[in-house]
Amino acid sequence: MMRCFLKVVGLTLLAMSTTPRCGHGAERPNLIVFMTDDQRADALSCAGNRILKTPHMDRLAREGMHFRNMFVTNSLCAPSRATLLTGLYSHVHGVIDNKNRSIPADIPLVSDYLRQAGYEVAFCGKSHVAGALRDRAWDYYFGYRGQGSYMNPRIAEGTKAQDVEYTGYMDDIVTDKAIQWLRQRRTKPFCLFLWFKAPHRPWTRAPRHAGLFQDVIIPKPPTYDLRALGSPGKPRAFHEADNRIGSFPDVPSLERFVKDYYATLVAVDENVGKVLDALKETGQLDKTAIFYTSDNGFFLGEWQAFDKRFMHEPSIRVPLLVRYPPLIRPGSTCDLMVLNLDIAPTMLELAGIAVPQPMQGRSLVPLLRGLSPKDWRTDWLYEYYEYPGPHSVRKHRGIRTERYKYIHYYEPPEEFELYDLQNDPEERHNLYGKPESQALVRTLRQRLEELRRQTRDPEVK
Ligand code: SGN
Repeated sequence: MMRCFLKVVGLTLLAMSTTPRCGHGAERPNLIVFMTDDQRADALSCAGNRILKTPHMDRLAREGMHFRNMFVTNSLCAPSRATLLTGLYSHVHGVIDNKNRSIPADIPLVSDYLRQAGYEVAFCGKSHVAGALRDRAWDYYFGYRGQGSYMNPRIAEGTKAQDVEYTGYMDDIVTDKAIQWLRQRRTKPFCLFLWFKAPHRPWTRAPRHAGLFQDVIIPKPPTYDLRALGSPGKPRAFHEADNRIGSFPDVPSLERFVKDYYATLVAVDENVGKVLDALKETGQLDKTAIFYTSDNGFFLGEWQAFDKRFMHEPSIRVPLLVRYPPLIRPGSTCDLMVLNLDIAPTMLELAGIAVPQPMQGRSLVPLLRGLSPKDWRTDWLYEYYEYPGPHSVRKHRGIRTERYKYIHYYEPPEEFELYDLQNDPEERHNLYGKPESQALVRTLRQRLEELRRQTRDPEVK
């Protein structure tokens, strides 16, 4: 898929310019990308969560910018991570699901561009792509294959090293190693990817958090009970997915799993705090552009579901916080629609590197400066391919505009969903098939095909 195009990308890497372009001062910022696994957009207190307290994530928002409409283009671990690293849609980089997790060797990662331009680059934590990113160039590497385990995990320090068992809690161990690396003296700017395991299933708490949330009540989302009624208005593809709370021994109830999910995020928050403290102590805090995001969202009981994959709001929305005082007014928010595709171009622009033309996202730098470009995107393409597979979510693609969402389960039996998000943010009323929706469906369908062509979807007819 797309091989000739990729060769061109490789050449671009060698030829690219490294002149600072950002105009925010001569010094190139350090870059940190924190990524969690399955953290939905409202699973942090600055996004309105009333149960979970995340003071360090909140600090990033208070001292930086909170993007309140950040989405992923394929709500699954490996595809989403490959997109962040390459700035490409899954149908272009080829990691369309968790089965084929290889990013082709001739597609440069954002870290390759940065390293070429004189950055020291480090990867710490969960990548979930094939080979665990050990086939790529890192100045420091501390990572593991696949999902890893929360307790006493096996991790390799160095891309050529053996996996070794470490005693303790995965995200603490990984953070401590990342901090050791951050504290080293260096003359070059650095870029660190610190990618946590939490809050992925099986939501094992750090032992120090065993007692958290004991007396808390987890409210049922308003749509929870509709599933038992047959998910009125929803297509079979949605109702029949194997994601019901109560039908897995390790997900016995909403109460149990949401508390554990939140507790794992408390450990993440503490680890973010430790990194911020280390940056402060070493005088690097304000010289570092810090991104905080997640690979996909998560259902926390909407329609009695857990997991992700679907194009519905709980699954496609993720947090995005960016702290970089030279550019960003503290406490600012942005409501434009931004995508995981945009992170790589943003990092490159901040580093003064021309964004290679094949990248499919847009740099967020103007937004970070507080601008609202007139030509910013007003719609975007979503895709999901892992079927058959865990949780039995059928393949679908769709378009999300600022107001509407159209979803197409395109393999037989074909099914459709259409929502007016302005009037129906919980996606309860599927308008597909209603006579008054016909014109809208035609427009969205046409635009969806256009987006597929524009983004070089090889399956487009
Ligand atoms: C495992 C999980 C699933 C999850 C996938 C993908 N089951 O299979 O619940 O959807 O990973 O998650 S588990 O019992 O093994 O935890 S992803 O984050 O890697 O995409």
